[in-house]
Amino acid sequence: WGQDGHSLTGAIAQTILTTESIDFVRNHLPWYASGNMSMMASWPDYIIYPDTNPVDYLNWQWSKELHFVDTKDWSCVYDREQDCNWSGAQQCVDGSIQNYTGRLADAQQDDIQRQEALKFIIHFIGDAHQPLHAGFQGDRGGNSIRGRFFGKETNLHSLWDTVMIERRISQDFHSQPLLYLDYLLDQMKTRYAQNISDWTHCPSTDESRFLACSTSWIVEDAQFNCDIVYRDENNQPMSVSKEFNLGQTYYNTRMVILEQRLIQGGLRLGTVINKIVQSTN
Ligand code: DCM
Ligand code: DCM
Ligand code: DCM
Ligand code: ZN
Ligand code: ZN
Repeated sequence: WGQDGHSLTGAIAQTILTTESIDFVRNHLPWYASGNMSMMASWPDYIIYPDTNPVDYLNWQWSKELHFVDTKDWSCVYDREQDCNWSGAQQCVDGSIQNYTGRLADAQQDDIQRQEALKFIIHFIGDAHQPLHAGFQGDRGGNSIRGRFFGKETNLHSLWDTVMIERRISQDFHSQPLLYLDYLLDQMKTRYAQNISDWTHCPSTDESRFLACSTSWIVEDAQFNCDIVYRDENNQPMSVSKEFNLGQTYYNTRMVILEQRLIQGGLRLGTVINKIVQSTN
């Protein structure tokens, strides 16, 4: 996600933190964040680009591939052994969530390590809910699929990271992200009230011993790609070899899913932090 998506995910998560978790988050974020997860949620993007971190961005390039995973066949199935090199370095969004949740829960880690772990977890659990962060190998998660959205040039990845969310906030919420946050929280408590318990429990039992069920979330993520993300308004598959031309139909039908993913990401981030704090007490 872009800035808005990550900030919304952090803000949704913040609303379900326990009192202990609120203290824990305040103690494990830099002091200037005042315990606000939303405020630090884009830090892992901020550090890797020269326009936002000109002095130091080269030192953080190793973390770039931790934001996503590429699925290696074209059936929208995420296979963690194959796609995240499970027996090797696990340099993908799934492996990084497992790594950093473990480090944050480990009281032996020093404060700097745990602070870094928390900043990464806040961001990567967000990215694990952007379907194109589990996109096809070969099109760079949709970055190489170019076209137009309401006539304006973009690519499929940016469309999902930022363009659709920014349109929604400017058209329907007076360009005020906080009003959009209120709307998403309301959706969470009404439309999705019956789903919250499902979404915050580990969908697969062999994962329930983990602090975060990231493999299951990314399996879900990948499934959206064949059905809705990579299909145009005539239900034709999109690819690098042809330009797309999308507008109201794609926007109306996809936005519901995008919002569901933001809510799921926020709920799961909050749940993971609560679980970690419980495990350390
Ligand atoms: N981004 C940036 N500078 C760049 C390229 C991208 O600040 N040169 C930002 C735009 C999005 C975010 O990074 O907000 C997307 O990163 P990701 O999809 O890894 O979360
Ligand atoms: N920072 C920011 N916006 C973000 C993330 C970080 O302005 N979304 C800034 C705050 C710090 C600087 O990055 O001044 C460096 O952060 P750190 O010292 O934690 O690397
Ligand atoms: N990205 C992705 N899958 C890839 C490559 C990149 O999801 N195979 C994401 C990471 C960033 C965005 O796309 O959010 C832009 O990446 P970059 O800055 O590397 O162009
Ligand atoms: Zn992205
Ligand atoms: Zn990211």
